[in-house]
Formats: sequence, structure tokens, C-alpha cells
Amino acid sequence: MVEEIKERFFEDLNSAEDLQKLNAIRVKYLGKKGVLTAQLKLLPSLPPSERPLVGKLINEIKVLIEKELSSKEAFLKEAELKKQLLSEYIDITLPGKYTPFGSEHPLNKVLAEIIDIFIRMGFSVEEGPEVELDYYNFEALNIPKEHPARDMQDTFYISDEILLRTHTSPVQIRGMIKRTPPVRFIAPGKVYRCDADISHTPMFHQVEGLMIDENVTFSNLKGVLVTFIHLMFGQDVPVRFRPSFFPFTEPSAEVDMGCILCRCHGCRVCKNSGWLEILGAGMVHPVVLENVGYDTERYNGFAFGMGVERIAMLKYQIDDIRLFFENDIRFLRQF
Ligand code: 2U9
Repeated sequence: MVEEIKERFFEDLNSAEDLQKLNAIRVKYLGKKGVLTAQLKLLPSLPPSERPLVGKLINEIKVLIEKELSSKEAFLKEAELKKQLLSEYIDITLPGKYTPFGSEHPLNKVLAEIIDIFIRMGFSVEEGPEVELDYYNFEALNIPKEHPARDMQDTFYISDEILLRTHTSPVQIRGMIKRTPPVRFIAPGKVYRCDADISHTPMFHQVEGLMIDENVTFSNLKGVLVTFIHLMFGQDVPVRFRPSFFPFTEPSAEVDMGCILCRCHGCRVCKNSGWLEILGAGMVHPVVLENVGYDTERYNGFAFGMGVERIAMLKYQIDDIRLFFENDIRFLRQF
């Protein structure tokens, strides 16, 4: 009887190919309702003289079964681990998946360069809201109610008093109100004008700058802007200042640099003049200083403004401003 159990157990054990089946075998032989327990329960029905021998045999087979189960368990666990490791095998010599890299947008690149140059000259960077009050965008800048710059055709009005800023100058007004002189900062950011063709988009970027102190001169303005142009476009680029007019500066100037495309000989881009206009500037109008509560007897200063797209177009010889905003990957990849 006991031999028969042993034989059946080994048959079962050999057919167990995973841990779940092995556990079923354990229950079948050693469980509370298992084969061996049933045998033990039969002991009292045997003649007393046979009981010790049969009991001993049952115990021996129990020890044997336990030993066999645990060694098979170790074997199956090892096999399962091997199978798992094999299924998770990674061939690290295979080529990786191609992940295309993005690149910095040319406008951000040029903007970062402009900002860096002015930081090196001691300017800090100031930002302000793109949705502005008419007061900060126009009134405080000496642009009165009937000025043509306020025309609905140029300005995106949200209501009578609220608009999308048409330049970053309101940032300077807010910046001056917050501080007392001396002040020296630039205001980079998005500006909005109702205009669209190959050199105008309804949104573009400006960097404006401002310096207010005692005894600031037009020479100081020239020094800062010539230095900027030389660092941006090269040390030997010629620069000239032409008289101009802005309501917020007096005197005012437009700043040209020698055409970098034709080396001043005249081409399509410079309209055969040999010069490219790249900046506007001037001494801050005393009315503007009064509007922010500065003592005009003691303080004066200069301001300037430039279009970032225009600088980028000249630097990278791009002939259509809309390319910056179409996000054609073939265009963007070139920078
Ligand atoms: C304050 C006082 C004066 C900023 C200035 C210009 C001249 C100028 C244009 C360049 C190309 C705008 O992007 S553009 O179309 N800007 O010509 N901007 S002076 O003058 C200021 C600004 C703020 C308080």
C-alpha cells in the first residue's frame, strides 16, 4: 500500500511542470484531506502489532515526499527565473530608436544674443503685460488722442481703454514708475499691430531700451548703439544716425548700418542705398519723464527700439518675415 503511494507520488512529481501543479501535488499528498493523512487515520483500525511499523513507514514516506517536493520546487523556481530572464533579454548592441532633436527658434536665438549684449553693457531685463491700458501704451508716451499711431488700422483695441500693446514702451513707463533714477534696462517682448505682408506680421518682437541718469548725452546713446551693432554684426560695420521724429523722444534718430549683404555697394535688400535701417532712438522727451514723476531739471536719458525679426532677417538673410511663424521644419532645421 505504502509502496503504491510512493510510486503514484513519483509519477505525479514527474508530470509537474510548474509551481502551481507542484503545489496541487503537495496538497494531494500532505494536505489535511491528503493521501497520507487518510493513511494515518486508518492506523487505529489495524491490529496493534502492525501499527508501529505502518506508522513508521508512513512517516518515512512523508519525509521523503517533503524532501522531493522541496527539491523539485527549487528546480522549478530556477527554471522559471531562467525563462523570465530570457524573455526580458535586451540586446544592447541593437541600434537605438531615432529621436529627432528640436532646435532653438531663430528668433529666440537672436533675442538671446541681443539680451546678452545689453546685459554685458549693464542693462537689466524688464517685462510687462501684452494686454495694456491706452494710458501706458500711448498717453504716457506723449502720443495724444488724435495721433495717427492710434488709428484702428494699426492698433488692436479690446475696448476704448484696453488694447494689445503696439510697442514695448509701456514696459518702460511702468519700469520708471517703479524705480527712481538712475535706471538702465531693456524691455523685450511681443507686440501687436494690425498689419500683414512680406515684412509685417500682426505679432512681432521688439527690444526697447532705456537709460535715465544725470547728464546722459546723445554721445552715450551713440556709444551704446554702435557697440551693440558691432557686437551683433561685426566690428567693421559702418553706422550712421539720421534725424527723425518720434513723439516720445527729442531729438530722435534712425540708425542705419552698412548693408552686410553687398558690403555697402548697393543691392536689392538695401534698395541700392548701401544702408540698412535697424534701430530707432532718441533722448527721452521731457513730457514722458514728467508723466512718470521724474525731475526733468536733474534727470534726462535716452531710449531706443528695434524689431527682433528685422535683426534676425538681416543676420540670417531671410527675405520673408512670415517664415518665422509658419514653423516649416525645413526652415527651422537650418538654425
Ligand atoms: C520710453 C521712452 C522712449 C523707444 C524708441 C524707437 C525709437 C523706434 C522702432 C524700431 C523698429 C519700433 O520695432 S520697430 O518698428 N522703434 O524707432 N523706439 S525710440 O523710445 C522710448 C520708449 C519708452 C518711456
